[in-house]
Amino acid sequence: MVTKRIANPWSGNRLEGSNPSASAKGEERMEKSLIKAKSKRLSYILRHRPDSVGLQLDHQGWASVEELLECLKGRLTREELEEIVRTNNKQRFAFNEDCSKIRANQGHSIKVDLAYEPQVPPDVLYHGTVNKAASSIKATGLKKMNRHHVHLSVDVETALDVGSRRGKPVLFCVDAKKMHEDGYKFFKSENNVWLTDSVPVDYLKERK
Ligand code: HQG
Repeated sequence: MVTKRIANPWSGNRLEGSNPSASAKGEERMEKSLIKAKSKRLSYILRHRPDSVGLQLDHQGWASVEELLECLKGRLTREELEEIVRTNNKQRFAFNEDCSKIRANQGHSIKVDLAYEPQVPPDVLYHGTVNKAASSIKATGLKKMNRHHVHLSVDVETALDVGSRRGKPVLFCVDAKKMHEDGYKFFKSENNVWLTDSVPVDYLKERK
């Protein structure tokens, strides 16, 4: 009998009694989905709700790794944390130089100062969204909503991926060159997401 494993991201323990003949591939898949679930939970904590586990971030969004692991009471190991940072598909997290601190590279809703310096953006950036947001965006431009910034992608594919999270994607092109010339500030997160305060309609074009 194969013991059903429950993907509790914080259980951390390998379940006893699993089928010893289960394929290595199956094991690997299971590990990966557990790491992914833990990574999502980590995003939630570091971007939105550090208080949910009693953690404090500094003003630049950094958490002490030791404190984080303590707050999670053994449900996340240092090795798992290192794996999450190393393998995360969007490089959502970063350690500081001596790996004593960790933070999310972008996407916060809590107040943090990521201290990214303004940079010259590529001429065109992209924003993927969903149908139901499109008419409002066309009327009022892109707004940061709950996050610190509007998030923009360097390529169409990534923007479509972002838009696809909630249904059929709609793609907007942003005239970043013109915005920059007109004095709008752009920042680039460590994981290559371009950030800006807002994108007025004049700089937006829907790409059909
Ligand atoms: C929309 C994920 C109506 C906007 C992704 C988006 C990204 C408007 C939603 C990152 C609007 C906000 C951020 C307006 C903007 N009227 N809707 N005027 N202006 N919106 O999740 O950019 O996986 O806060 O189009 O991959 O979708 O979390 O922003 O649909 O990089 O690392 O309001 O989150 O990364 O949604 O996604 P979000 P987003 P992670």
